Amino acid sequence: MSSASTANIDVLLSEHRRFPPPEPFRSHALVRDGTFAADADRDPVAFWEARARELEWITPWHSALEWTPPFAKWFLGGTLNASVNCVDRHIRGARRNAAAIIWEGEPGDRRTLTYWDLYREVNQAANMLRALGVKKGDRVAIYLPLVPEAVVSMLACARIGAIHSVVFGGFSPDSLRDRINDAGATVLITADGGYRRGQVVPLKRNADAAIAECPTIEHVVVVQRRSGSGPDESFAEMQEGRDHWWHRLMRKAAQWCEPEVMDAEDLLFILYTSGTTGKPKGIAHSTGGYLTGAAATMKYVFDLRDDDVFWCTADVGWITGHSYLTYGPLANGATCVLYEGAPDWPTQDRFWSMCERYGVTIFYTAPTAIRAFMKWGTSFVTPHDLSRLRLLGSVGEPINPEAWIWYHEVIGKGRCPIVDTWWQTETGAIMITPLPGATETKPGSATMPFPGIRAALMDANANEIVEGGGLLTITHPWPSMLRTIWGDRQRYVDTYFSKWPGRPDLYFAGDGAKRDADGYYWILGRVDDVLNVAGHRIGTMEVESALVDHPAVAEAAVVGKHHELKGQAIAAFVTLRAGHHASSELRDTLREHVALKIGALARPDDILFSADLPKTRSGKIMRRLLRDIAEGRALGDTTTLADPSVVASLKDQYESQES
Ligand code: 7RM
Repeated sequence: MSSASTANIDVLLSEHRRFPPPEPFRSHALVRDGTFAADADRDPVAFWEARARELEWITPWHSALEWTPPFAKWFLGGTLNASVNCVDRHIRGARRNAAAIIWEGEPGDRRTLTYWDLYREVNQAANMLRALGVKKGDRVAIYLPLVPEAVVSMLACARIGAIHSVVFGGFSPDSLRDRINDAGATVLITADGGYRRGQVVPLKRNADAAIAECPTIEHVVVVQRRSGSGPDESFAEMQEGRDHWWHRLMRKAAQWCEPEVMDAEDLLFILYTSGTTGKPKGIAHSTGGYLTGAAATMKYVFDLRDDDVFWCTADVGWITGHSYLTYGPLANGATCVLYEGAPDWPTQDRFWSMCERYGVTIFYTAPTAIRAFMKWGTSFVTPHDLSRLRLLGSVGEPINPEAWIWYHEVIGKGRCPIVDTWWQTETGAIMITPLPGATETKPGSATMPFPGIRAALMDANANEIVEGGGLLTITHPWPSMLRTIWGDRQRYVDTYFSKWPGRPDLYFAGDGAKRDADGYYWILGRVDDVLNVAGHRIGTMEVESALVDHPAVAEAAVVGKHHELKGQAIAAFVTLRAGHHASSELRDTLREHVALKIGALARPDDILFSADLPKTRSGKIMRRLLRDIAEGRALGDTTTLADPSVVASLKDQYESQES
């Protein structure tokens, strides 16, 4: 970011609404005041040791942290097994018969697994993998819809010390192939199909196309998702010797599987995340540190109790699905809802009917979903009884104040605190977040670092910015930090610890943020997305917030395009709420609206109305492609898009508008 910090346009910081923890939430919360955070701040390592002690270890660690920047090791000498922490621990106590997983398939089929059920399945699946020759340290690729077997597979790997690599079921054969080959996986677990908007996603067919070019794969295990066989079996043509039905192997697998003794630093999993350029990075997470971070944040950020029903709407293919569908909740003995399908299937109230059906108490989703709900309108929400909800969460992108307030009022009925949680695949667990019983929230701010986490904003020369805008950095190691990029240590160093020369101790998150006078963080998004209009640094998020503040607008994405005089001019892509229509009057109105909210400088030169915005499959807006459109360039890599047709039609529209 440029040094023109005095020229910042502080629209977000003019957000003055405050939401203290509501009663009776506060008086019943696990953390009710600042002492928990203050203690952690005095000695972060001791804080994390106390959190690690909430897990079950086979042998205790002899030293908590070894930090040779930029390489950290946590809980040295300690051994444990993640699956024992997530399952065995609970079947010895009061959670034995409690629901671990309440699953609903998109077609409406349902399954509930108690901790006891999960324990049996994980043991058998672990034996199944061992029988296929999988050993400690081997890699297992998992390419499944969101079915209970996805969670069972992850825990089965953890039990025998195999490193899992989950690949999102929406990825193409080519993406799957590249990830399998980079990891050198020997076994692939997939399904005959999964359901999305009523259609079958032919996972096994995709997998077959992928592994035709994956020399390391020896066995494929196929979960039968599609009910009934017959002609539909063409969804999974089984190759003799290589391919096996999950349910047949499970029938043969013994009930007890001795868990592998894992060193705290042994890898638990790899998860691929697309870099800005080039091939995806295999983010590698450790067993002891990762589990400590996931379990502690789950407990304290979500104020988790035994009678909660927790629903995180992410897929297991993303880090959120690893930390807050699987390891975090299960390490705490929580009850989780898992849903396979789309939020608008068969109707746009699917999430709310499920919240009602299962009495969901904690709901965790992404701003992109919240903005979709806003666009669809409140009539899909109000008929449902959401009175069990007590806490709401947001993750994945900056949440604009308008969406925050809508979430608070329409879903939370003004009763539920919102935790806006900032973190990354690389951080493994939530890093900046309110503690819902202790932190006064401000709409649009992720507030402050979780206890035991030290964050700061820096300028380009590693001078700390106490108030104002800068580059977000984590200044001290934390247990759930990535350990490396699989097979590429140098890329780990270059990508995350080389932003400030001579400071390999500073983790660079790639995000820009602002810090206000109270020390609250306002995440602005990826640094590459920040605009510079006539020397003024403007966050895309700020202009987008101003646009979405207008009642006609559901969602907006803003990019910079080259401008002779100003350096950059602003182009905005806007989708409208139900009942509003595109017109040149509305275009002028919106341009004025932004000028009024922020200043004339931020008035968009172009506004394009469109039905959809290009998004990654996890819901993040791909501004890079919008920049290509606005600048009239050929489109860059579109393979990670949820719906590639969206950009093509946007490009046509944009170009016809120009002429
Ligand atoms: C958990 C996850 C990471 C990137 C991150 C940010 C953005 C995530 C928030 C957020 C503003 C938030 N992992 N991001 N959470 N921005 N407020 N609460 O999303 O690896 O897929 O993405 O997502 O830019 O760097 S991720």
